[in-house]
This record gives sequence, structure tokens and C-alpha cells, in this order.
Amino acid sequence: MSGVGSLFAETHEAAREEIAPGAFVLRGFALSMGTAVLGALREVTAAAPFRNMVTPGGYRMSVAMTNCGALGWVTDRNGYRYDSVDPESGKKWPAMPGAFRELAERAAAEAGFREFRPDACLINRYEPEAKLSLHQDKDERDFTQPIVSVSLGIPAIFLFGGFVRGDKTQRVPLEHGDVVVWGGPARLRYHGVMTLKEDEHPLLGRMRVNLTFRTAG
Ligand code: MD6
Ligand code: FE
Repeated sequence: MSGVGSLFAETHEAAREEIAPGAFVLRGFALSMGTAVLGALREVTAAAPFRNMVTPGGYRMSVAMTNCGALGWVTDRNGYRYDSVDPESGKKWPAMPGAFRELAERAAAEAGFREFRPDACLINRYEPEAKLSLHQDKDERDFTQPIVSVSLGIPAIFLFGGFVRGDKTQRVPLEHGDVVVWGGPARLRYHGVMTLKEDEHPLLGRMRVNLTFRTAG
């Protein structure tokens, strides 16, 4: 953990950086709830293990995914969608843990979204060499609701673009405990994650885990 990170853990404060209108990085915001969140993550992934889904075009994603909450994001040869059932188990996704919901609602409020009530949490797992291509999040019903994104484990560089795929991107380094909140005018910006470098985190090992909370339904 960096010196700045441990200071935030002690003071329960995070700096709020606006990276574009409506998009904020809250550095270290998740650190004070870290142990509860990591415990809940272990329970969710025991019930609904990470899997590498297939895109509609037939490619196996390098990022492994799972979900919790009433709705989960899935992709297969038929397309992208939200579903209340895990296609691997045929059962409902695990409930959203209280520690997850609390973190997401607090982070949203910190960025000015006081009414955020997530019903979906997509959990992405990256190992070194994994990446996420530029995309828009547009499978949700209500674009007035923000997305809250929590980074855990080894660092990554988040690519934050414009409203068409070819727009210039900014590179935003994200570390364990950083939270990104975006909504309003930023909601439909293209974004992605650059290929992860080899690294090891003291709590999560050779892995980055990203939680994205949305109101999907
Ligand atoms: C990730 N995040 O950071 C992937 N989408 O692993 C996303 O795709 C994302 O962080 C919408 C809003 C925030 C995000
Ligand atoms: Fe996304």
C-alpha cells in the first residue's frame, strides 16, 4: 500500500478528482471497508465462480467475470444482456452483499449521486496480460443512473475516451482501493482497460478485481 493509501485508510477521506464532466476518481475510497469487501467477494465467487464468457462474435474474453445482485451481465453467442440467472448454475446470482451496496452508495453520494440504488454488480477478474477493449456501457435501462467502479488488487491503466470509438483517450492509473464514479454527461463515454502488467498484490496475488455497480433493471 502506498503512503497516501494508508493515510486515507486512517482518515476515511479520499481526494475527489474530476477526470471529465460527470466522472470522478475517489482515490483510496474503498480502503476503509477493504476487509469486509474482500470477505464478501470470497463468498460471492465461491457461489458463482469466475468464468471467461464468449462475445457475440465468438471470442473468449481474457477478463473472467461473475455477478451478484438481482441482475447479472452476461455475454454469449446470442449477445449481451442482463439476466437474473447464472447460466452456468441455472440459479439466481448471489445476493449483493451489504458491504458492497454500502460502499457503492457511499461512493456515489460522494460524487453527488445521492439516489443511487444498484441492482447489479459485475465482477471482473484480470490476470497479467488480460485487457478490456474500448466499449460503452449501454445495456442498462436508465442512463440517468451512474456507474460505480471499485478497483482491487494489482494496478491497471484505465482508458477513458469520448463518445465515438476513435476519440482520443486519457490514461487513468487505478490502484487497489480507488473508486471511479461516472454518470450524467460522462455516462456513455467509451472506456477500457490496457493490458495488465505482471505484478503481485499482498492481498489478492497476481490479480486485479473490478466491481462495477449499476442500476440495470
Ligand atoms: C474495469 N470497467 O475497470 C472495467 N464500465 O475493469 C468498466 O468497464 C467500467 O470501470 C463502466 C463504468 C466504470 C467502469
Ligand atoms: Fe464498462
